Amino acid sequence: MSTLKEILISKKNCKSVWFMRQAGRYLPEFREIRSKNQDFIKLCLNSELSSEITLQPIKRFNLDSAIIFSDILIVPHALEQKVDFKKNMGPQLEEFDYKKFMSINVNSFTKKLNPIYDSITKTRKRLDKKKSLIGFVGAPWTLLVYMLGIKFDKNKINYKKIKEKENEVNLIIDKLNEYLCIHIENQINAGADVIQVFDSWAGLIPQKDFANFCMKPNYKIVNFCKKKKIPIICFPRGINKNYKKFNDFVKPDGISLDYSIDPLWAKSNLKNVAIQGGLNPKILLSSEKDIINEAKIYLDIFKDLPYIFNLGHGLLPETQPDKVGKLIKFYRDY
Ligand code: 1CP
Repeated sequence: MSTLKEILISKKNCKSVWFMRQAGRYLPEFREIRSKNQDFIKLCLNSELSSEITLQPIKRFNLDSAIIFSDILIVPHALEQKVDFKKNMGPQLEEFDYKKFMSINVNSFTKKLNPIYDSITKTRKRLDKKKSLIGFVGAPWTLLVYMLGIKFDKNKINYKKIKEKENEVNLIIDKLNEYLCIHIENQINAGADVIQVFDSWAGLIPQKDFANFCMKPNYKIVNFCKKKKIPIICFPRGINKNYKKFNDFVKPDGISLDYSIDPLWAKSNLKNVAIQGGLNPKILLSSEKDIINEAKIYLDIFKDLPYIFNLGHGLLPETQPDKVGKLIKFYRDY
């Protein structure tokens, strides 16, 4: 069994390492492929290239797990809402059409995503058996933020729009939950052995709606994976002390800390779960000494617990690959 799976299933005190956005823009070998493939969605749906990109960080750093190269916004794409990635602008989605969304058929959804499943199958064959292949989805709330186009600033959303259409929003979230479970099941059948759920914008939900828009949808996905006996990691980013409430209610196998969470607080408040991540990705832009000092904090605090070494968010595009290599070497030696 891979160390990642072992940690998640048996909660044994062992360690494993992978990084969010490990396959991406900080790697010259990724930029090389990307420069020849302007359409990002098409690139995600090119199973040969997607598999190659997935394996790039494994070849370079010998990480313990690979995460399939795709995007959370491939789901709205498969639900027939056009998604465009413009340089330095973030993703642009076509205006949401409720009637169209509600009438999508499952076969066409799966058919559109088949190249991802092919990529997973190819990658699983090429990847060392001791390493996990992580499949993933965005949580319903985070997808909704993009689909309804309600984010107007880096960290602000137009919440009025949610409140005005609350009934509709609840139905969209339920429907998304169904499609996400289909996408998860297909990824598992294709060869993914761990699932991660990214709820990147969970921190923007007002407290009174936190249970409805974050905890319940994540709970449904976690239960689905438990039935399939596939370990699942949740990343409800930005929810501060609600991490405890989330963990007690959702009960995922693993929980990924964002970098604002105090690791000591996490250690004493998050129980019966394997903890992942936490390290601020910005630290990788500083000196080797600072990187190692910061990494030590996490490795020391979690030394007697099952811990998946990772970051508190994705690797930044300006990160030097060499620094990532040094961090991994330090982790292995320590
Ligand atoms: O222009 C480019 O070259 C594209 C950059 C890029 C990459 C490499 C995007 C655009 N997505 C990805 C891949 C990706 N995205 C992966 C697989 C690779 C890996 O992790 O190694 C994964 C797991 C994601 C997940 C993802 N996409 C999230 C959740 C994690 C997070 O960062 O919070 C989110 C929010 C997205 C949306 C997205 N995709 C890309 C951009 C620029 C954005 C928007 C981010 C934002 O709104 O701030």
